[in-house]
Amino acid sequence: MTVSLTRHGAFAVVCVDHPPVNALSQAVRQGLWEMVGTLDALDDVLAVILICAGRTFIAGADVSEFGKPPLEPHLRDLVTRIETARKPWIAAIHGSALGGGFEIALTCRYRVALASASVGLPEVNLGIVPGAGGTVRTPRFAGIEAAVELVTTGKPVRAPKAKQMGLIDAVIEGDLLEGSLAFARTCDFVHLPALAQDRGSGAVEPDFWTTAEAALLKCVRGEEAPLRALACIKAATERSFAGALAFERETFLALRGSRQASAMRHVFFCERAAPRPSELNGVTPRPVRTVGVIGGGTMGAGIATACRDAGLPVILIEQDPSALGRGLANLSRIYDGAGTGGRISAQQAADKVRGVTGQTDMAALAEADLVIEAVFEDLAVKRDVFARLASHCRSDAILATNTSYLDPQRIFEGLPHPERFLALHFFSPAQVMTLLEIVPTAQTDPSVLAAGFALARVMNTIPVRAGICDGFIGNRMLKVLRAQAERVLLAGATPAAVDSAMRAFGQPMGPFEAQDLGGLDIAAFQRQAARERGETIFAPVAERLVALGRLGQKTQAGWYDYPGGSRQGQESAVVAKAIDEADSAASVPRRSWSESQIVDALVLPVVNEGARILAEGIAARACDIDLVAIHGYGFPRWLGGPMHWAQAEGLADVVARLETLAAEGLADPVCDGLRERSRTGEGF
Ligand code: T1G
Repeated sequence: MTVSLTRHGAFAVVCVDHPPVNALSQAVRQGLWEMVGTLDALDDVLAVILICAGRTFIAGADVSEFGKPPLEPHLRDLVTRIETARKPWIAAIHGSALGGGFEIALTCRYRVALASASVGLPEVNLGIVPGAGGTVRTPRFAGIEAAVELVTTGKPVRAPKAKQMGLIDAVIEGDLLEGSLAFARTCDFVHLPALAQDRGSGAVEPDFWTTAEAALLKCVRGEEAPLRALACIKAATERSFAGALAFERETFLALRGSRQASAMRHVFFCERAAPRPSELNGVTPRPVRTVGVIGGGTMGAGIATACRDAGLPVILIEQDPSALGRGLANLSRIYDGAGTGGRISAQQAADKVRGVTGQTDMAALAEADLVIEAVFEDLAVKRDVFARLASHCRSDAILATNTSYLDPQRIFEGLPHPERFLALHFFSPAQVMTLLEIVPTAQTDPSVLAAGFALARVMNTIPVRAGICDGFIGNRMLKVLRAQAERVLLAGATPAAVDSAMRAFGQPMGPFEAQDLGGLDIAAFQRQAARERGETIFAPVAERLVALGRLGQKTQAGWYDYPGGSRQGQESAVVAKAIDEADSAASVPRRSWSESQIVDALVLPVVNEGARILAEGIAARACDIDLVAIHGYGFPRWLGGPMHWAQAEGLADVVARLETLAAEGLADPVCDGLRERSRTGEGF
């Protein structure tokens, strides 16, 4: 029974039980709709407590129903029915009351919640706005500023804060149902709190809306929903209650069918599927209780921090005491930053650091369940580390490399118990980035692979399985993007034009300013290693800049000049000359470039490479490629990732545009996989 009723004296308790998250499917809406009628007819019912079974209160509309014809009762009608019911309703919240779930709670006369619960309107994360009164009722309970924060960021708030904001009437300690009944017994059901429509939303400074919009424009980068949500709250303060609801509805319907909303729904479900790849169904992960990390540099310290943040004790190994000192200092610096940044308390920071034991002897890893190597990206150095680990660690301990470019098979070659090895490719900074490329070898045991996925879950990162090739999924696509960026330079564009086009597309940074931030030497080193592997490299300009010692911001010169150490790059005559020299060698015809032409020349070849990666089985699904691009390389979430974006563009059109680029010598030919998918309409 999705919606059930029990009686506790004069109180009726309505329980929604619709796993996994009590989403407002048609059946749940229908059940609640009928319950209002049933209870309104019962004279001996004083009030109704709405509670949910399972792990959470109602987590919103059923997103899987989006894109299907909406069925009655519609949520906006259901919330009004509860709001105007003869019997007052009390929402009893645990877990998360989100979206439509919180909109229902806002139409109840009272809201109580466990301290661990959270409430929010995360619709903008799905490319939409609340569609059942959230933008209209929230400001009338919490005020305009708080409503703007809640709705335009989509970030939920914990119950104690929600109470301060006026969104929750009481925080319940102990059992939720007992606490709600106790609360109900204290309520005055004659003088009920005012409904939202009878409350004002307060006033703001005349320039509040322009200021709020300007602040949003700084961080939305092409995402539409947050700005539309802001407009809905503004309408809620300027129009009648009914007028504001109508405005919100109109906005909701317009966005629900939008490309951005479809892209963000795609990402939503990809992210939920990622931790549970079907190929690991029924596989029990090897337990990971203690982790060893080899190397305390930027990556090692970041990985150790990510493990600590996941509650795992860490043994940090460095080759000698001074290196160990530097490693532990790196880690403390991260936690000091987190402490001062207010993300954690000083006590919590101290506890996290205390959970890291520094050692210089690998014998200390005798009982570690997992060891992650994060030393210098050199085959011989890594092989030596794993040879020593193999002799110190248990034969069932998982031994992982954090290599980003080397072939894990070659790193582990000839070592005993090959089933325990895999690559875990973290992204820098590892304690912040939400992506983990998991790269098994041909011998990796499924329980070891499953342990990699389980680790990602406790680290709140998105796990993606990748096959072995140069750069796995992410860096392989990045290599294509960078090569394309140089191609359009030779064909007449400037670094500034390329970067601004990619920022306008939605990337947080363009390819050249990103290289200047990370350092041109890292890519140069990888190119050298690739050249030694006999691969062809296309980076004619970058090679010249590195030869000139222009390594980016750290040398105050890279693709841009950074006079006096400024962080703002200036266009450089030296770079223009390097481009001319590279061009005269390559003799690519020069032309003018529009923003969309630059985006096409950079992103379409990445899609082509994605299709190759899929065809080779390096990625199991197109959505894995999308997740890697979004979580590892800043591809705009509201475009859904390169493969979803190409699908939305239309694969036939994508193939035609790629063929034009290839004919101009500006891109590789279209790969068979992509051509076939566009021909068959199979898509990604
Ligand atoms: N609809 C359908 N399925 C959902 C769902 C939803 N709203 N939320 C979660 N699921 C599924 C999910 O796909 C997964 O399925 C399982 O539940 C567990 O999810 C008018 C229109 C609630 C915090 O945006 O943020 O209301 O993979 O792995 O980590 O204004 O899920 O097991 O088959 O994420 O414990 C607004 C989205 C909707 C909330 C739980 N609501 N959900 O996190 O579990 S729009 C949201 C979440 C709306 C109205 C509008 C999280 C969670 P499967 P999970 P979790």
